[in-house]
Amino acid sequence: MDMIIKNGTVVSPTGMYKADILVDNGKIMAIGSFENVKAEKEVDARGLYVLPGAIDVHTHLAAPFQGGISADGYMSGTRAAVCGGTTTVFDYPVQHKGQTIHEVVNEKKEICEKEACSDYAFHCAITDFNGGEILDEMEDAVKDGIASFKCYLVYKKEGQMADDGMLVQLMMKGKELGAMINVHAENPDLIDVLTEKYASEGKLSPWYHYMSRPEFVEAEADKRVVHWATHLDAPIYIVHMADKEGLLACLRAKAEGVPVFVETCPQYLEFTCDVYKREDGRNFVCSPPMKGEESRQALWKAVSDGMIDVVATDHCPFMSYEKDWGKNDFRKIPNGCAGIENRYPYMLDAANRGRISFERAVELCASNPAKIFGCSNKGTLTPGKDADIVLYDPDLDFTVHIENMHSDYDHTIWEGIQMHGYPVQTYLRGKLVYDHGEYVGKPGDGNYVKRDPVMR
Ligand code: DUC
Ligand code: ZN
Ligand code: ZN
Repeated sequence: MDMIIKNGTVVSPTGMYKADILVDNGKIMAIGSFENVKAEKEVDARGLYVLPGAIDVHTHLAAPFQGGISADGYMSGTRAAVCGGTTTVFDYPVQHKGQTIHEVVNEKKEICEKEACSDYAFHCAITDFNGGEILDEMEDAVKDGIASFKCYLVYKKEGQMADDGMLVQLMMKGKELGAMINVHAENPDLIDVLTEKYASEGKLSPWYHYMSRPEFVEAEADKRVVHWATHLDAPIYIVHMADKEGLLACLRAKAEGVPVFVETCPQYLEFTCDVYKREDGRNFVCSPPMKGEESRQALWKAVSDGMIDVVATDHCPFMSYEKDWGKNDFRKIPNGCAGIENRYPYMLDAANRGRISFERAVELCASNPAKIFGCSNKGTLTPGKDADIVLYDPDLDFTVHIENMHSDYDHTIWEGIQMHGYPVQTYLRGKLVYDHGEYVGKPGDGNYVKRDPVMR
């Protein structure tokens, strides 16, 4: 036996209990009471919580975007992930016109083989319907474990937008194959009209990033997507939900049995659009933008009621000099913020303070993402699954500073945020990769996660 983790409190999505965990060959062998079992390594987890490694199903690593390139590559992004208890990272490579899905993904896979510090998977963002050939390619991609695809309903000028015709065809094919279609839901034409209007009035501060993409811009697209899911009876996963009106439309549809899945991110739970009035407002520019307090409260309610399915990050940080391009013109600010190292600790902090349960934090950050995206070896501490394990000290206080993060960016929207309770160790398939503030793994430790199709 390689390792025994003794005397900890194991957290599952359905309960918490004192138990020991046996690990061998990177897998969880058994959970129970093992007084007399000897293992090569013994870890005393007395006073600690033993959690499944989290899964971040929404990141943009080394992503060229809006003139910049996201500041975390595959090495630093996945290194930061494990230092925050996230052991599997999903990236969103974007198809360039004419590229096949395999070309898009294989290019990234090659980099990850050498660089990844966590396990990794891909959702391919489809931008070129290629006369319908993409539908055939989806079949092969699913066989290779790429069981989800993304449609941007925005970023028209960037050449990344999927129109409604493409979206519905991908949804129908996704349903047939057991593949999920993820959407970034905002209305591009409304954004253009509002952006033009404010620019023509000389209103170009970061506040107008929010004003040109307010609640109803997101809600329109959310409702459109829910409409397609309802009438096609085809699953849809809405990424980074940030507005109350769209959220309520999703929840109504869910209650009627429509296969709509909802993700939100910590930035929408913590901040409101007021951040765009701050001196450093440009650093908070992401799309969709943070909304008003009513939306923030509605998101928290749905998080605690069990109605939101996943909390992910949309991790896409840019360096200060890139954010500064738009100091006086919000249209020039590359969209995106950091979060890959902060999400699990943030949701666990919410649990530690009693806002949600620990079980719910684990469900949102680990077990639901695994279930929805077909990672059968991940997401819970269960015999037979990968030994992706986080030890969490509920009494350790931690304040986020750029200096104690493990990314390559030079500022963070989470600066100064205080957490009560923090991860102290992360094991990736049984190997210690994070230990009390230090990254102790090596790039290349990460494996590709081949996913199963999920029929819904
Ligand atoms: N939104 C962001 O803020 N950044 C990356 C892509 C996205 O949709
Ligand atoms: Zn997006
Ligand atoms: Zn994104």
